[in-house]
Amino acid sequence: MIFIKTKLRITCLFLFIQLAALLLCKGYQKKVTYIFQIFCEPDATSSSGLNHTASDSNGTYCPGTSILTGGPLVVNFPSGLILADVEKKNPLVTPGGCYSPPDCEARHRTAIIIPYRHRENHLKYLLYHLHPFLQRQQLSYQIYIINQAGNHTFNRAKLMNVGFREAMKKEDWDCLIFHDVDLIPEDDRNSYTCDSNPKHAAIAMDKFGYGLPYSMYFGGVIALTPLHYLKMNGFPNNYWGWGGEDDDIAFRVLLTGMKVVRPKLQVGRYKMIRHTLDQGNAINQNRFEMLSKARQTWRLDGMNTVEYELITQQYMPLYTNITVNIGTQDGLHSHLSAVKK
Ligand code: BGN
Repeated sequence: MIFIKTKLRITCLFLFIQLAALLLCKGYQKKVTYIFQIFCEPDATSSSGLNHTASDSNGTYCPGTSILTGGPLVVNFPSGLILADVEKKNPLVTPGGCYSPPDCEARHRTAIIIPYRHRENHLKYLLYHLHPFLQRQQLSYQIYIINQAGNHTFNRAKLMNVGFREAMKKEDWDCLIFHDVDLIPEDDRNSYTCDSNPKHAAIAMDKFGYGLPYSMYFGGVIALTPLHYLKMNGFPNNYWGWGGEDDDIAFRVLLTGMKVVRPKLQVGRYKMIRHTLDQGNAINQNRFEMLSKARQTWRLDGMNTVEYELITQQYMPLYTNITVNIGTQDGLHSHLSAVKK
């Protein structure tokens, strides 16, 4: 008798565990955690395993590979284009430059972070191409412009640290794409999602003859998960002006035991909108010396030390506009007159 009761209890417990696992796996939890995905779908289609589970019971998740994407794209720059035209072409984009697929639940939540100053024309063409590109990939996304206030020397990497912090404050993004404003993707298969290692997406730019300028190049467009980003203490805050900050970031990836992954050469293609070197972005003459110290500096300078003042945050129709004072080499308040908008 005792034996039968014990057996019954064990069977009940077993059934209970199975039922609990089933309920959880069926997507009753809105936010599926990474660990949970591994438990439910060990063979999820993404190579990184970072995407959401294959499908819930109602089949609401978007397909693993979107049927809306094609291959190579024709990138043109229509003359006379205005932002209102871009808005009209993207009726499902909501204020702040946000979008989620209307007919299925996105598997990936991607934030696009664009360091920016005085590039209205570039931004217009980027938005014109990027919104439809991201929508064809059926991503849930938001576009953040991180606008450096004032006229002091530009600091691309520090703006990306600001973008990371501001984007992650409000949303639990799976993937952050750090994107130059003047680069337009030329192939739909260039997926704006993250991999299990930091990804370098812009590997074949027209300005470099559709190849890498050097094997360690990590500039233009890169994709990192929040975990990748924090593991390397974000990006350096002290590269003022042009050059070297992307090489420092590449060093950080390697120094923290990660590696750089890349798409195929015919997929990672970009057209660069031509321009002269910006005013306020002089070549950083200290970059060689700074790079030689990357091994020592990555722990001391990065997300753990980034300081800035948020000036405004505007939910524009096609992007979130975050204007910040990031100061100068001498600190945040050494140039008060220079940060007036
Ligand atoms: C490199 C720059 C990068 C830049 C690429 C492409 C440096 C540091 C010394 C090696 N790096 O030479 O920042 O993105 O060219 O233009 O100057």
